Amino acid sequence: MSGLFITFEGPEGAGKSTNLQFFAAALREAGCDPLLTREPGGTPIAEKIRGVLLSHHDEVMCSDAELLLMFAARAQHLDRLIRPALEQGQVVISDRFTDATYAYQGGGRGIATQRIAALEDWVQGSLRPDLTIVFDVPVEIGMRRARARSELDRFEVEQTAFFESVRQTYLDRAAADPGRYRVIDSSGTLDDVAEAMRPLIAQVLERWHV
Ligand code: T5A
Repeated sequence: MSGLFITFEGPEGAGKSTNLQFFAAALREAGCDPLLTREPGGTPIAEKIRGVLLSHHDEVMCSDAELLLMFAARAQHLDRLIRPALEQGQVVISDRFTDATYAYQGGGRGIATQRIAALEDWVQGSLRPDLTIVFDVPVEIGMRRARARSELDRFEVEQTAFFESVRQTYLDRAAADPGRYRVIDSSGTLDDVAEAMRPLIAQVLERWHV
């Protein structure tokens, strides 16, 4: 595949969506028009699955159902949107991808890493992001931002221990593969975060021009 696949990750309220818009605008200014997408979601069917995953239900969703729905949405997203765009040489930026599954269903819900890895191999084959930016923020600050922004979805009502584990899983994964991951401290102002992203924007443009 000739495109570039970039994912934005991090715990709740880390500022991924906000900073993704800034990142994409900087790429556009340089003449690169990235495809922006998100998970769960990104296509009409995957967005319907997102609705099931994020909304509150009278029935408790079991962890395996949650995991499988994440990968069902991902399979559709990859098949209909991500792979075709990468094959055409596009830069694709996804607001969350499989690292979120390791963090939330693995770290948060306690599903074994090997199970997630098996589904990752099945659904993605050898496809992995070229660059993953982890926006890191202490749980308390992130949750304060999320609460101030909108009503809490099915994940956002979890307890602090769940989110601590999500955050730690992201940091552990980033530390284990510094070639793919970059961690940005997003507890400061939006200007601070934008500044921290500049070298990454330059790197992406450099790779895109090759
Ligand atoms: N999920 C997802 C899984 O469990 N497994 C998976 O495999 C996948 C793919 C998705 C949920 O699904 C779960 C994880 C999620 O819980 P979502 O609505 O897409 O749900 O939720 P998030 O991705 O978490 O989106 P959030 O909006 O909560 O977080 P963001 O995108 O990190 O934060 P953002 O940019 O919306 O910012 C939140 C607020 O904070 C402010 C913003 O203006 C905004 O109001 N803000 C800042 N304020 C001050 N200083 C800064 N530096 C700020 N940065 C942002």
